[in-house]
Amino acid sequence: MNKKIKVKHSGIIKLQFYDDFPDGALVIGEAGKSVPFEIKRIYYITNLSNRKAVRGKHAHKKLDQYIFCLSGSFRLQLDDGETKQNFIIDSPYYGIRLGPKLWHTMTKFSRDCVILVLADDYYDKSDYIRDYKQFMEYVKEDK
Ligand code: T46
Repeated sequence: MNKKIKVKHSGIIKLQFYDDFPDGALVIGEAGKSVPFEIKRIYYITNLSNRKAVRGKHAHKKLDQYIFCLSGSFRLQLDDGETKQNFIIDSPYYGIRLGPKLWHTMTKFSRDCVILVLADDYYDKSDYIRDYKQFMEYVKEDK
């Protein structure tokens, strides 16, 4: 990841890793340390066999998360209501922050893509904003 993040409510962490090439790499994340919150939930997305799959397309009101690409690659589009940025995520060492009030969309998944997400809270359906117009209103209200 050598692209500067300009959108609000995002950021990047690089995890510590031990590269035992050719015998693998071990990557470490610690809650409250390299991952700057207590992790209450993890989930992962795998079996991405549809090249045209579109995931995300929502923002969260309060939830804070970091998204990792453990294998393969995908495109992450971030939109804070003012600024939009696209990233190709293809390294297992970097986590991109998906903070609150950040519209995010994931596309262009490679066949071997595996995504890991660390979240600071439990699943709550009411924390999602899935309508873009509502998102823009929510962001404006917040100013
Ligand atoms: C996000 C991006 C990066 C649950 O029941 N519990 C959970 O913890 C999660 C994450 C999802 N679900 C249910 C809700 C839906 O019925 O699983 C179904 C698929 O979830 P969704 O369509 O929201 O998946 P994505 O990939 O569009 O979004 C997910 C997360 O939901 C979301 O919080 O930020 O990954």
